[in-house]
Amino acid sequence: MRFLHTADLHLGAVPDIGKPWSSQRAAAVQSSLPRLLQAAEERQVDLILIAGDLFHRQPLRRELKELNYRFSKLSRARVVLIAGNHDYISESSPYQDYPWAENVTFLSSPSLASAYFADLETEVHGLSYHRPEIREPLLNGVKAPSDGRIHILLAHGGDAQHIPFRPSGFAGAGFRYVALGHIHQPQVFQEIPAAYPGSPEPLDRTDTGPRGYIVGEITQKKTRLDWVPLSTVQYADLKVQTDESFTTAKILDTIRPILKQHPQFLYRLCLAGPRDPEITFDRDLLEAAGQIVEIQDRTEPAFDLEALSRDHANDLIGYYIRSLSADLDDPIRRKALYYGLLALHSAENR
Ligand SMILES: [Mn+2]
Repeated sequence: MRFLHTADLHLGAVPDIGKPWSSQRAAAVQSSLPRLLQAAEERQVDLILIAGDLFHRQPLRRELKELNYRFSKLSRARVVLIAGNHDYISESSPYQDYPWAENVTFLSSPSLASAYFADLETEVHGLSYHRPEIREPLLNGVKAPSDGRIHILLAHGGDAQHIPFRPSGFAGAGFRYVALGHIHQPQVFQEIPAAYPGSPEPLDRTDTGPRGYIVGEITQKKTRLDWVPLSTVQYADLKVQTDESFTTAKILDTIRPILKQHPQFLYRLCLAGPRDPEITFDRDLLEAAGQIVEIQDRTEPAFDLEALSRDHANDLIGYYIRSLSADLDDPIRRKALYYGLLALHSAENR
């Protein structure tokens, strides 16, 4: 029995709002579903498991209709899905009574239910969210019957507000696979076996690294799992170590070859190190290089405290340095010292 497992597609999400590439990112999130279905088609899997948060928010009826049409065109795969905390089944949700195609099973019950596929000798268990938070550990101690069938569990959550459980808690519970959802970072627990596939497209600048889905095969003896990349872009950190020679243009010269080499990457630019006290880096110019989602400027003005203190032994600057330089490991004191010195400096220059 072969399957494709995905979760947390968050259809309808718009990443990087305000950036020039935001609409492109939104389109990539939207197209992750047809791309996953195409992968399922090419691999001719038997089951597609969707472990919650298919939609970013409450889906509209027409969205379910589009989705259902795509599902209905699959030549082989059957689809099993549950609702997560984002697309939970509210009282007015079209999920309530949607007439799904024959090959689609929506495990919509708020308590554990299952669907059996006789030709695959496989039973898939799961429950759906009917509210955005479930603090009860609803899946603790759940066990698969030992009846010779292949049992699979769909489980969305794993933190305090969303059905607290630990993947390791499912070890020895008799499931041949636990298809997890909710955590956007992909994680495979081969020994259980279980996996969070992660969202197929990164949804946020903190979703660093590649994104994709899980394909698996369950044979009499074992469950084989593979994580397959799918995402069109990748968020990554880009650290630039500065020294006193750095200007905005020098930073641009440093990062441009890297941006060019990885056009599919979007970066959080982190500047760290000393800088010329007279220089402040121009964020607008840096962002204009493109592919920069965020700038963290952790550079510190390179004051020569000893020399300054010596040259200003009898004035305010010297007094200020001496009073604040006692504990420079404290980042707040250090900041206060630097900001104060910058202010005193500019006052002196005037
Ligand atoms: Mn979730």
